[in-house]
Amino acid sequence: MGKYGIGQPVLRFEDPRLLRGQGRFIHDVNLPGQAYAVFLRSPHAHAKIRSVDTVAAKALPGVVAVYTGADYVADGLGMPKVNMPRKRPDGSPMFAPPRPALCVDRVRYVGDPVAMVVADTLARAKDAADAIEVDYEPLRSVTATDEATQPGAAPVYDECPDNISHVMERGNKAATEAAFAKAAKIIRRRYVVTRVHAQYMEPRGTLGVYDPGEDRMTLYADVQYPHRVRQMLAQSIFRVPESKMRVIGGDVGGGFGTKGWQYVEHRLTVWAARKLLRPVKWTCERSEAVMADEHGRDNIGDIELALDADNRFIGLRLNMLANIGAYIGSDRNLLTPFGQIGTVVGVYDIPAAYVHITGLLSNTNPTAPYRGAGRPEAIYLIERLVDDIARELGVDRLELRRKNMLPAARLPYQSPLGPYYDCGEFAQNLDMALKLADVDGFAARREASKARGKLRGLGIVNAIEQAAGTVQPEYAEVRFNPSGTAQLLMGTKAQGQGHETMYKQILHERLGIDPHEVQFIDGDTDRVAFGMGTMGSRSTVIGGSALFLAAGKVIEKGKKVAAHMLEASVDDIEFADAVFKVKGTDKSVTLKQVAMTCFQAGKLPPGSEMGLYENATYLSPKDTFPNGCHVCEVEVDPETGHVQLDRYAVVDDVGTVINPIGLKGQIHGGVAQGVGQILMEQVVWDRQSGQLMTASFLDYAMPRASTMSNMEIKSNPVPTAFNPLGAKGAGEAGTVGAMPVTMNAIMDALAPLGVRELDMPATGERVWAAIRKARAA
Ligand code: MCN
Repeated sequence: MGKYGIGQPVLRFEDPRLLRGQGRFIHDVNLPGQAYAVFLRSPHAHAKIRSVDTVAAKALPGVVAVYTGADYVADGLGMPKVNMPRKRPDGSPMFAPPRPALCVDRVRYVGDPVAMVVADTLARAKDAADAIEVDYEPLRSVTATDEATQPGAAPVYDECPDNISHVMERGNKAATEAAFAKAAKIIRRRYVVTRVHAQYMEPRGTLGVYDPGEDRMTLYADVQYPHRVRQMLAQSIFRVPESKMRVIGGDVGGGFGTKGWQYVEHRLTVWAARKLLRPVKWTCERSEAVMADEHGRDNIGDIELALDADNRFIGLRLNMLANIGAYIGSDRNLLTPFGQIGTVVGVYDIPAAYVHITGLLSNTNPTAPYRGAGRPEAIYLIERLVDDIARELGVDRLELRRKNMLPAARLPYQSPLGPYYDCGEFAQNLDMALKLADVDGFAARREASKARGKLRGLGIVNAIEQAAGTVQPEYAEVRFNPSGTAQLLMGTKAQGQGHETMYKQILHERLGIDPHEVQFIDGDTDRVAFGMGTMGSRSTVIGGSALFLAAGKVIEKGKKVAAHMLEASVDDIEFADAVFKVKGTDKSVTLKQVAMTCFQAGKLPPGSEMGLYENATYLSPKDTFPNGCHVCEVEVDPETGHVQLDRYAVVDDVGTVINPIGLKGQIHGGVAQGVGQILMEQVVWDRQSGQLMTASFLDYAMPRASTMSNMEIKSNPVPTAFNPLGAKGAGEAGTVGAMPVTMNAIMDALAPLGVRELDMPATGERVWAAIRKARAA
């Protein structure tokens, strides 16, 4: 409806403020009398702490306090709980080592925090951290996923000598074994999905505050789920009523999943503020971020497909090693491998599937959801394998895909690993993408590249993911002011996705309100009643549906008031375009007039309550399955191994598109993150010493504008019936397709040289080495 309604390319309302530098990020929040915290972090991958001497540090000028793990333990604060049930291979309960706030007797990765210094300036806090003497006894360590469970690997915990925290299974093992037993061909591969860091523009930060008058704590922080952070701090850590805790998140400069929950710095700065009776602030420095944060991905998949004589997929088996890191501080650390399994069958009709995942411990940062949280990994595995099968069998990869793809008529489809694909047009996505990418012109472009001494490769993948899950509800509230303008309060938390614009469009579609007369509020647990936050591409689907319902309640109450104002029966009132009208007449009142009337005593129908504030909490009955087709072309320089992305096209199905510009932005960003991981990004440790090798941007390569190519993006929306908007999640879709398609294009380029194996990141050096190896063979 109108120029601000659903489907309109509305420019983001939040941008002018952000572009002028008027955003309010955590670093912009400063309070009178605040002190500065600095963390002393372990330089060792694994070591015993023999002693921590803080005497010299405490004596330095400006130092307010120096705290160690022993101080924290002495104060009797609690730990977050892990609720997801998992078992070890022998059926005993999962080994889930909790995460200490500050290490007491051991450090278990480079960056593990050992002490916190609080001083009146940042420089003085840093000096004092340097003056702390820690006596470490270094121990053997293990960081690599392919080593951690091998015999002789260093145990991260003496109590868990095999480093296996837990295993989990999905699917039907017996049916899958039977499919493999009758297969005409079985093709298996091992693919590595490396570890990355989110590298958001805004490194994390916290500001802890204590109000002794009210005996209340406040955490200012860049988090994705303020209400859940409040709940965990109140219930699990400080053991106070939730009403004694407030969490405020302002603008968040990117989260990508890894600003998801509760980091130890949150509880520590709040704890220090309460002890010292002054605000305590910590800002993560860029060179500290890779050491301090949770990481993403890091697994190895042994995947196999069973085919019949006609090349139909009849069974899929996956054995996965998932590197969990050194601690399981919350359920988040279990989510990534868990989120992976459902869609590893892709968009294909594979009747039997079985997945076995081993969650292993290592001397590395804990891993947690990072854009896609397992879904890009799943599609990476299946789509790489399909290309490898086509090459091995000498069949056309498109034909192989089409033969095994679920046709629209087979949907809704119950996949053998659990997901229920309700709707989608996978074959049409593919056809549209081939056209959009001008795949017909590829052969000529390949020849042109060849003439310039370059190798050109084409990647084509079908993506699908499970987004906007069913377990967590979301909250929306519309509050009218007596003048008829409104506030919109949401339980989600924007980190750059353009929520203000997207929600105002939904509100405008429903109520016709001018978005400029609506104030958008999120991220403050004292102002917004409830929320689960933003992750898993859920805000539009679940938050948007809650808003849709809350707006519906405004219409219902509005009809009663309008009927009274127009001296008509409620049944005769209809609502459209912000106007209540008596059916079949020209008698009408605007929503604004109705809202104003709601605040005027004596003008309301007898017995009705004053005010106009409505809220709704929406729980989705089913997950959504955004899907699409990605096509890309790369050029490889065989002399240097350098890979250049040259063309990229996406056809996406995210159901009803709320804002086509916002959606394009999401796809762009998501693709860049996927391409970055395939071409260059990686967290690396030295295998021998466990030393972190990529702590700064000097060593951790990030994609730049020149890494990317132009992108063509088109939607093929198939609205889902499972929410009132018909929307599916979109925030991670770009990454899900980008990882496999970029790698498949590289492998296609290298195929004529005989290169058959290559793992990400496809850096120049690795591609060059693979070419040399293939030539030598
Ligand atoms: N959208 C749309 N129509 C749909 C779905 C979405 O127009 N059917 C558009 C809207 O503009 C909406 C945006 O896409 O605001 C994202 O919507 P949604 O898919 O609901 O995702 P969320 O808002 O829940 O965001 C979470 C998602 C995730 S899980 C990660 S990780 C990620 C991502 O968003 N992190 C981001 N995108 C990010 N973008 C930025 N700038 N920063 C991050 O940290």
